[in-house]
Order: sequence, then C-alpha cells, then structure tokens
Amino acid sequence: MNKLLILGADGYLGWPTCMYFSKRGYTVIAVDNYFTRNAMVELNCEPLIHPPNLIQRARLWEEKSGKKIIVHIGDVTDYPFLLSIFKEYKPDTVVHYAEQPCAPYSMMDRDKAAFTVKNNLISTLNIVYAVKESNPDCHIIKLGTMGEYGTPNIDIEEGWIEIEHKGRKDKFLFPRQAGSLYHTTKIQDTDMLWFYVRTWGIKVTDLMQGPVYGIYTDESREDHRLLTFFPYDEIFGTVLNRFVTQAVAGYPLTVYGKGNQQRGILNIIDTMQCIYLAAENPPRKGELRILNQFTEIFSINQLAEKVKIVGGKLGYNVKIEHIPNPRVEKEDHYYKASYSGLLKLGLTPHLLTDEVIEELLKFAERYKDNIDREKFYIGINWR
Ligand code: USQ
Repeated sequence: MNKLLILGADGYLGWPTCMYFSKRGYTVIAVDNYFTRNAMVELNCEPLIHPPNLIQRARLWEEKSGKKIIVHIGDVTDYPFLLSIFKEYKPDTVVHYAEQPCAPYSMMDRDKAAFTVKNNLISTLNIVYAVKESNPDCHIIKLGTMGEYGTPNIDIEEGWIEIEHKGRKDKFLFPRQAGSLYHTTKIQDTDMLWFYVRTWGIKVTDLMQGPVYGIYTDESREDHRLLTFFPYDEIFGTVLNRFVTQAVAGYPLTVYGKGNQQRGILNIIDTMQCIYLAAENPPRKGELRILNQFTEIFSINQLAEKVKIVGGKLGYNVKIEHIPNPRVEKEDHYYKASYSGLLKLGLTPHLLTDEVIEELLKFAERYKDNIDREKFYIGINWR
C-alpha cells in the first residue's frame, strides 16, 4: 500500500489532495499547522466559505468514504516534529505544500517577508534532512511556481536549458527572475533541492504551477462540508476566483494595470491529476525532474472578458476596471512556455469553458451573503 505524506494538508490545494489520494487507495498522512487559516483571520481575509478544521474534515471524509486520513497538527519548520512523522510512517512520497503561498503576503512588510523566507526555506530544508535521515528513497514532490521563470523574452522550457558558450555546451536550470519575494523563495527552494539531488542523490519532482482556479473536485462536489477554502481577497485569492466573486458582488473586476500580463492557469481538478501523475511516476534517484503545471495561457484581460460575458448571460452587469498596478511586473510581454511533461504522463486537461465559469459564478452566488466587499482591494503595494 502506498503511503503519502501531505504537508500543508489544510490549504486550498492540500485538503482536496488528501481526499484525491485517499479515494485512490493511498494511506494519507495529513499535516498542517493552520498557518493559512490563522493568517486569514488575522488579516481579515476569511474565505467565502468556512470549512471545518482538518481533524473534522478527516472525520467527515471517513464517514463518507469509509477511508481514514491520519492527521497531525504541527509545524514543518519544527524539525523534531517533522522527523518523528517521517520515522513513524516512512512515506513513499511526500507532497510539500507547507509554504507561505502568497505573493502579496510576502510584500506587506519586513516581518511577513522574513516569515516567508524562514518558513519556506526551512520547511524545504527540513524535508530534505528528514528524507535522508529516515527514508532516502522517499520521493519529494515540491510545489514550485511558473512565477520562478518570470516573463523572459525567450521561450520558457521545462526547468532546464542547454547553453552553448564559446564552443562548449552544458545543461543548466532555466534562468529565473521572480516578481515577488514569495516567488523568489520558490527559486531558492529549487536551487536547494538541486544541490541536495546532486549531493545526496535524493529524488525530487518540482512542479512549476501557474495560478489555480476552481472549487469543486469529484470528492467534494456533493458535500459542501468537504469543499476547500475559496479565498477571494487580495492576499490569498487567485485572479479568476477573485473575478467571479467580484462579478457576483457587483464589484468592478480589478484588472491590475494594462491587463496584458499573461499567465498559464489551471483548474484545481487538474492540480490533483498532476500531483497524482507525479506520485505514480516518480523520477529516478539523483534526479530533479521539473514539470510545468498549467493547461492554458490567457492574459488577465482575456480572463476578465470571459467572466464579463458569462456573468452577463446569468444576468450580471459585470464591469471591468483597470486599476493602477500595485505590483511590479511587465504588463506587455512575450510569453511562450512549454508544458508537455505532464501531458506525456497522462494529464487530461479540464479547460476554462463557459460552463466552468458559470459553475464558479453559481458557487459564488450561492454564498453571496458571505461576500465582504472590503476584502476585494486593500492596496498592498510592491513599491
Ligand atoms: N491580478 C489582477 N487582478 C487581481 C489579482 C491579480 O490583475 O485582482 C493579476 C496579477 O497582477 C498577476 C496575475 O493576475 O499578473 C496573477 O495573479 P494571482 O494573484 O492570481 O497569482 P500570483 O500572485 O502570481 O500567485 C498565485 C498563487 C501562487 C502561485 C502563483 C503561480 O497565489 O501560490 O505560485 O499563482 S504564478 O502566477 O504562475 O507564479
């Protein structure tokens, strides 16, 4: 029986991943320190729905599916705690979601910047050490981000590039230049993992994921108590989830700057598939496998326009507003990124159709009374 340790199991992606693997016969060990839950309350950024805590979620899942998810509440930056989990369960695979995942959070002030650096780098370091000390064959699946690459004026490869220089050739990590401190910690994670892959021969998959949208997965669609968080605020909400909630609230869609920024996005259902495909097809020992994880590329203007059109069909008068960009990012740029690795492993993309947007709008509509318009824009400025 495959054993999967999920670190950051209570988060937007963590909880659906727990259920996805549990349903497919894995023994799932779920760990979280409730950082995101607590930070959402602290910063007045509560999500649209308030899911039960991780222990309650696991209990509900067991009632529904008959399958047990083992839960431990603790902090991955606490090495003795993490090592004890590795020694007790000896997982075959560990999924590392236990990071501070938000670019705006990392840009708020020095303390949050320092927390992001400390939390993200020490958690990654601790996992590497725990794997070496307890189970060197364990496959580390790490969530990276497409934002590591930034928006270079050349095609983005999947992790690696061969460079010919003065008549000689070598293969290197693709050049990376992030647009926030959060994204920079992801680059540093990748560099750290690559160092330990070379030095200790561990096996790692680093998934360069784009912004995720969506709420439903097959495991949660019928029972809303099993749904994940749906943040729509400026800090924790990703762009499309924010736009559908804004549309339902009659709040102009907040396109930052010109809106020609392009991003590779994906449905949360496809995140589940990608993690599963990575776990089922591990790299060899001593390999850092990098896969770009998105299914379609759109500009922010295109996303806003789609929400406006589908919202209009549902009777919403959706307005789009270009507000001064609080971030420092290119608003007009070349963008071509390859993403064939996960497709080759068997990913079947769920694309952003009008039906998918309609379903999201209807979800936001159902919980419309919970929307707090104050959360849409606080103005966290990169400068
Ligand atoms: N944007 C708007 N209006 C908004 C919110 C965002 O125009 O109201 C724009 C941003 O300026 C940016 C793009 O939409 O150009 C994406 O922003 P986002 O907030 O959806 O995503 P981001 O901050 O980049 O971070 C998210 C996740 C992060 C993940 C990353 C993937 O929070 O964990 O790593 O997406 S990527 O963007 O490819 O780096």
